[in-house]
Amino acid sequence: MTPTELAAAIPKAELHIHIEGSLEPELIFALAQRNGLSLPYASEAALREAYAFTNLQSFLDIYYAGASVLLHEADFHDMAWAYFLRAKADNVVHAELFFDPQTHTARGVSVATVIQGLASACARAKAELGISAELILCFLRHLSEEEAFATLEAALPHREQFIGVGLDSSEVGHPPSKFSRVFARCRELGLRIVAHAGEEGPPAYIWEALNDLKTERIDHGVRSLEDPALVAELAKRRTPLTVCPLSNLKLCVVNDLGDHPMKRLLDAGLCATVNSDDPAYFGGYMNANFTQTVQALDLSREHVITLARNSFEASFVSGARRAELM
Ligand code: ES4
Ligand code: ZN
Repeated sequence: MTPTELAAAIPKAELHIHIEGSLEPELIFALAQRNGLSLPYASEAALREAYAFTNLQSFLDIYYAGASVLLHEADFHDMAWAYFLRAKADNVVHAELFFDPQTHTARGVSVATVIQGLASACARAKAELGISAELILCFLRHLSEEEAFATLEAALPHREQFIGVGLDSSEVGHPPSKFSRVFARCRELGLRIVAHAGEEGPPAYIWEALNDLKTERIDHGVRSLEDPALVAELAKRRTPLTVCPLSNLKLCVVNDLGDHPMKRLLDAGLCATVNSDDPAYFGGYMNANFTQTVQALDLSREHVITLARNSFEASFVSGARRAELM
């Protein structure tokens, strides 16, 4: 088996997937029709043509527009179920899904609708596909601390349906420290902590995520290599990085997959993992990310095995299921 074939076949966990970023144009149009909404694009092909991004913000504008077709519990269920079927085909056996309640509550959709629709799809994934799945609530960092606190309050009646919290959306200008008090409250509640940092933002934001938010994983973190002391700290703590190669390519964080830092991160001894981020927008699900990275960087079988093992080590799975996966 070549490294590429192994990368496709090996069982793996996905830890960095925004479930709203798995909405394919076909489902966006189907949900718009089902919900009696009109879209500012004439066809699925016209929508796809708009997927030419220059940076994170140019993507987020289209991503939030796409998510506007989600209104009812069944819409959230159907979106997540479509993702799980696709993940199964890529030999994903465990997934931790980010969701953005504020994207939906701003349109009058309740947090209950969002969480119940997603949670029922997670239960179905376990029952019908053997995929274990958990939810991680993300705060939108371009919004205020006060709005993050209000979102947490609204979600607390559903505390048992999500395992942790994260921080996403426009990074530069919105450092992790803006949310120190919200995350302190989340830690008191026993929630697991992750945060996007070092995607477009500087290494200082990764330090803040570690020290102010006390994050257990860094989402992206590719800019950590600019700061040797940070690399040493991440290695010492064994803080995982959930890296998303095709995302980095499509958002111009790297100009070519051959320049991607994944191999340097692994060779520095960091617990790096491969993930799809927003697969409907960035040109591929887990195996596309894995196989294209293996080929572009000429990764070895050992690298592939390390990446799969890292995905389970970095997961928030515990108990018997963890023993089963590791
Ligand atoms: C995201 Cl790629 C990325 N970065 C930050 N926030 C996000 N939300 C959805 N995708
Ligand atoms: Zn992300």
